[in-house]
Amino acid sequence: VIIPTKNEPYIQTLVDQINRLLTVDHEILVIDKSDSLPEVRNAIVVPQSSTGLGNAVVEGISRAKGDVIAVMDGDGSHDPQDLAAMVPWIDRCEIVIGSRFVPGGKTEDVQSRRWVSDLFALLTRIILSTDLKDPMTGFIVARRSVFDRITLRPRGYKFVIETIYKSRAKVREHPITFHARKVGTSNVGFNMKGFIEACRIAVLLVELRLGIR
Ligand SMILES: Nc1nc2c(ncn2[C@@H]2O[C@H](COP(=O)(O)OP(=O)(O)OP(=O)(O)O)[C@@H](O)[C@H]2O)c(=O)[nH]1
Ligand SMILES: [Mg+2]
Repeated sequence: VIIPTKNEPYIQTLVDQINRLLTVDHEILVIDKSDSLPEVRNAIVVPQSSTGLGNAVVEGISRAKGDVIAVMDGDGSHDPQDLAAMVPWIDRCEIVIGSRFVPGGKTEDVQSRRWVSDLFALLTRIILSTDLKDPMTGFIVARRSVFDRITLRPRGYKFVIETIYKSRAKVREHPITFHARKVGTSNVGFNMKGFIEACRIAVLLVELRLGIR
């Protein structure tokens, strides 16, 4: 289980919950880009040497030892109960993503962020011709073989859609409850940083379509 973190005070609580709820054999890798490296019990904390969330995931994948790799946020948005429910599906498909927008899925996101999600889901549908309901999710469980057959070159946050599009893997969209971040401050928002990230995503989608990324 790979958890990218950048100043996430919730990480220990999350790790404890995962260890309690995930009954299959697992290791937890915290790939951290905080101002100072956190101490986390019952997890391996790795200082990120690259920059950006997507590259943290790439570092995590190269260190992970399991046949199945999960990635989830470290702020409590992604629920360990959902993780435990998603993992068994990996017997029947290659990728399981946590989806807010399939029947049974829920989100505590504010309305403005839902509109942004809707907009990018529509853009993804048009540009990449996928019928995913939640292509911007960052919650994934995938077979290691999926990552072995592609080269991820992440731009910003959105490594999941890159993984799905490049691998052409069979995907299950599993309904999750997306919680509002538990503690800590938002890394994105309706500001310059958020705008730049939105532009990055749009460019990423076009590059993927053109096969130049
Ligand atoms: N290692 C690493 N982790 C990051 C980086 N940027 C964000 N993260 C982590 O990636 C996860 C998802 O980022 P979030 O900041 O929750 O993104 P978000 O949910 O879109 O926005 P907020 O929750 O409002 O901040 C969190 O666990 C972050 O701490 C980064 O550059 N490096
Ligand atoms: Mg978050």
